[in-house]
Amino acid sequence: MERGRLLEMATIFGAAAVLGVLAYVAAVGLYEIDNYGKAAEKTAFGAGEYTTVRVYAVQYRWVFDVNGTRTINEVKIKAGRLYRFEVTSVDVVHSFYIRELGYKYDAIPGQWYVMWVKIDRPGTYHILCAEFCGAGHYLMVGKIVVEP
Ligand SMILES: [Cu+2]
Repeated sequence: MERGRLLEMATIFGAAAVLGVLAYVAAVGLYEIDNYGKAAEKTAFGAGEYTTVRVYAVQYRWVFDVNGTRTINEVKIKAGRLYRFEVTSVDVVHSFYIRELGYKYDAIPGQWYVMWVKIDRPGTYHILCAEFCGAGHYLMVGKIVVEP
């Protein structure tokens, strides 16, 4: 094979190899993003017991559902226990922000985002909406009361 042809082939296969590596890295990354909730459930928190808290963002309040009991703008949890917050929205995009913890998850219609929460220190933790969601956005203030 002449030298020019060899160089051409090396360039083609070299570029294909680079693209192959990038595709592999992207595929693994996307798989991990899609399965992060499940992986976290299995590893970070072990097989421990937890309570599920469903969070519905509504213009302009937070509705919490713990085992079928609904409360508005306030939810009580126990210190040192593990909770699985499942966050969604019933209307527009909101963002569920626990100020003292710095946790912030978007609340998007049709999507459920899983947020693991374990608070060891009793007290009141403030919830704000961190996504402008309409004229009453400022009203979306709630709290998590952590009982000893
Ligand atoms: Cu909002």
